[in-house]
Amino acid sequence: MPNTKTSIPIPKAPTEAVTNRATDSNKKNAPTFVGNGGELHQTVEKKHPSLTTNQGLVIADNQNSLKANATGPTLLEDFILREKITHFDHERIPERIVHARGTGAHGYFELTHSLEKYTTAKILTKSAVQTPLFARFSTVAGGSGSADTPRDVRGFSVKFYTSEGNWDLVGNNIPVFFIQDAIKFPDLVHAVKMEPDRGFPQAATAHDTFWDFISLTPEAMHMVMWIMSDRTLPRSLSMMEGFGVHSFRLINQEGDSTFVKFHWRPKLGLQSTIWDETVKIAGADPDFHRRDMFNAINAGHFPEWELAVQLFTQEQADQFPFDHLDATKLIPEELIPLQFIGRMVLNRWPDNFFAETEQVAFCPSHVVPGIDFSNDPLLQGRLFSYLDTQLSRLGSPNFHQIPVNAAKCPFANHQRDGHMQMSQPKGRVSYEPNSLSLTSPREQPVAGFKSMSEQLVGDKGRIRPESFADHYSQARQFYLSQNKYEQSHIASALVFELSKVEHPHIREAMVGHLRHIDADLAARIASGLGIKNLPQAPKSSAPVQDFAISPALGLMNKMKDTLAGRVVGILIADGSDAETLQKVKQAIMKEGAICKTLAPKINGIYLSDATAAKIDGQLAGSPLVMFDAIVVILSEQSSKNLEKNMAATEFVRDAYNHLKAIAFDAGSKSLLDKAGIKKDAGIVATTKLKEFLTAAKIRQWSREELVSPSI
Ligand code: HDD
Repeated sequence: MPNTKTSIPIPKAPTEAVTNRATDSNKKNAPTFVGNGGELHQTVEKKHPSLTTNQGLVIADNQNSLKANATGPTLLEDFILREKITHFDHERIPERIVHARGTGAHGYFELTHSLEKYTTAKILTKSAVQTPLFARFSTVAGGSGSADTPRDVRGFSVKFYTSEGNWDLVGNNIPVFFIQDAIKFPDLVHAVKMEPDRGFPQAATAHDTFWDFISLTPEAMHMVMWIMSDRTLPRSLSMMEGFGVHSFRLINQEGDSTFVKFHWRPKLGLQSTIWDETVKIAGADPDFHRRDMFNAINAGHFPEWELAVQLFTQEQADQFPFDHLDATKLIPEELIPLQFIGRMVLNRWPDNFFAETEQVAFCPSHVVPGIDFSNDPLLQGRLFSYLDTQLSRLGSPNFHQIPVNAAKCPFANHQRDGHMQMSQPKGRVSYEPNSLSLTSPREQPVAGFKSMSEQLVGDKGRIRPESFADHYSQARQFYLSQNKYEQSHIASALVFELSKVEHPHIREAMVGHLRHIDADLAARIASGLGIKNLPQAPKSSAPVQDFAISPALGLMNKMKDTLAGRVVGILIADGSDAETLQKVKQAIMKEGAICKTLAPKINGIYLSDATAAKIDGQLAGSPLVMFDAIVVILSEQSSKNLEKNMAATEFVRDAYNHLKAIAFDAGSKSLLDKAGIKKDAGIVATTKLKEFLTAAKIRQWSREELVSPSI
């Protein structure tokens, strides 16, 4: 259909200043009380356009409904009231069945290395071209109003508006998935979502139905290792990786196919929170990730990722000790190295959250010529599901006309009508082939999209290939590739989650599975759950193999030595040393971090030189979890006063417990003592700023054993 734009009448600016509408519109019967509207708008200047109904009628009074008399009932005749309320009543659309909570931004993709040898897709072959895109990051299980930081997989979706049509890469921040076949997806989602009889827990895997399903689904074990790791606790959306998960195909000019897996690598490196911190963030700032991205983009610190590919042939795939078409498996980077081909930059926050982030519709089936699908049965099911869900979520087969979804290249076909049709095609021809129109859209046998030609033989049936039978080897490889802190976090997470499970047989079944992954881990979890005799391991459908350790699977190996994107909180109060504060701020900002000053009061704090301090947050409203490292600069008197203030002692104590760096000046010593802070490499005097900045880039992992001994 032609991409014609409809012109919506834009109301003209008023010629006179808006005045008290209640009095103006109905002078004779003016009620004695007209609400606040009229008076508040008295000073409004001429630049505002008129407020109108959806039909363009200028509204005289937006504060008072039409009544029979000053104290009488409202009249049905009030079409302005009815239009406004009716629209309001229908403002919400069904939220996404999964990935309801999300944050999106506009940006661009720039190719640095052409894949011309492998594909005809222009976006992957034309270097230095900026392709506009919209990216959305999400949690999976929670509703749209849930907190940003549960332990959960993060969605990582990118819609590229390419010159050959939209390409949607709809991935996650974890390279594997729970299940091998799309037919199980509704069961998985029902199991993880709020339990249907009670409507809780919101956004949590720590409950019976999730672990019941998982304990009966051995193929999920690899994913379970990932979700119990700190990968599901990202510090920032711009500090996590993204994966296309499935193998896709690239098709070149000759029609040859190469398998491809897509990876996003964050410029800021990986960074996660620790569990106690995560739980507290959910209370302190449920919008933690959304706010972080909003602030970063508005401050010009544009989130950025590199796009990398793993390319391999069918012959190579035949040699893998696993089946790459099974979405519960990954291809270790040591086996097929990553090739970096471009970068994505997010540089524009949406104008309107609903219109863009809520209405954006991603579909893995949106590809461009030169990119094709593999036979991964999970991907195959997804090719159907996403288009279908948009019909009920956005309510119309014309969802592709919504600006955030519309292709930015010309698009035209003979599809017509339907709910919310926005285009007005001309002419009498709405079919193809036709002989009546010289300008109607036609198919393009050469340039158009072609599926790879593939010979398919075999018996039809509901069959799972033998090559999908190994459920534990990569789970084991993942666990053994983690360092001791990472392993310890996985163990703690499993004990935490399974302790929330009421049914002992589910806990035991899980420990049974863990025995296939690592005997030590199974013993650790059994002990953490108070299970005396190790439960039987279930029968494995394939022998568990010992794959080589893969350092690329570790999270800490991918952290970067930088403070960029991090926030340092500086606690001050009356009498804090002005010179130290100045020096500290400068040093932190030089590292690319954001500095926030906190004080017991938001206003009226005076420094040692009697100047008024600029305070970014009141201490009680800015708990420690909102900062990556802290500096405490206090006069002796203020430090003494704050010893009695729980917000202050918790601020410092949590910094210590969450393994963060603390810089302090001489005056603040009594507060640190009161909070029970013990000296280590992360506790540094403000006179040694260099040391502090080094410590602030990492967590003090060696402190962990002191504050939270491993299970
Ligand atoms: Fe899905 C949304 C990622 C398997 C069915 N999925 C959705 C989103 C992401 C993913 C990131 C949010 C998109 C957005 O921001 O709007 N899904 C994945 C990944 C999977 C996966 C990486 C496995 C590798 N999904 C999957 C299966 C099915 C679905 C097997 C069904 C057969 N997913 C959906 C859906 C959603 C969705 C119900 C809900 C909202 C939407 O599509 O637009 O259709």
